Amino acid sequence: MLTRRRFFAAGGLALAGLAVARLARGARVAEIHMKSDMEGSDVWFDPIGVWVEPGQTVRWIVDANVHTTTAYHPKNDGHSLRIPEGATPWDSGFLVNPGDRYDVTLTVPGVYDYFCQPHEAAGMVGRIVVGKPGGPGAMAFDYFRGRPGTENWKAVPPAAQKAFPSVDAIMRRRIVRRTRGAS
Ligand SMILES: [Cu+2]
Repeated sequence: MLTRRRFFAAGGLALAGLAVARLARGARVAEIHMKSDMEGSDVWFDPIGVWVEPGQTVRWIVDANVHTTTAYHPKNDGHSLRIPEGATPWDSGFLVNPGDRYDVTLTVPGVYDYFCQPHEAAGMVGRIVVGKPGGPGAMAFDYFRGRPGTENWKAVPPAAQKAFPSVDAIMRRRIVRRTRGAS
């Protein structure tokens, strides 16, 4: 009986160890909040620039207003390609309640640019670097001009172009917050 009890006690310890390992892995999720002022006239991702390791999960969370997180990719309504070739595009659809969230796990190294559908023209965009920078997201916004098959791609609007943090800043600081306006 004593032996049996010891066996169960040891089992319990092993389970506790597993729970800790899971918590540690969960902490590696990179969180990006979707923000808005009271009037909805100022909207942004916070942080606007993030560096993650390949295989890491990024989680968007609504703080206020209605948003999407949508990869720059032709499959998303003809937007220009600004994630690595071979990476899977994502589109959260509308996230409408505070606390609503959307997770994406990024495995292909490179630069990932994304936007919020209702707020792209207002400059609500973000950039993620997975591992080493590279791919279309690291190139100029008009890199595709003149390439066959891209005639219908939508360019990134001017206000959004200005909002992106530089790849250099993301590589230096790992987490980049926007500099203008409220935070
Ligand atoms: Cu938005």
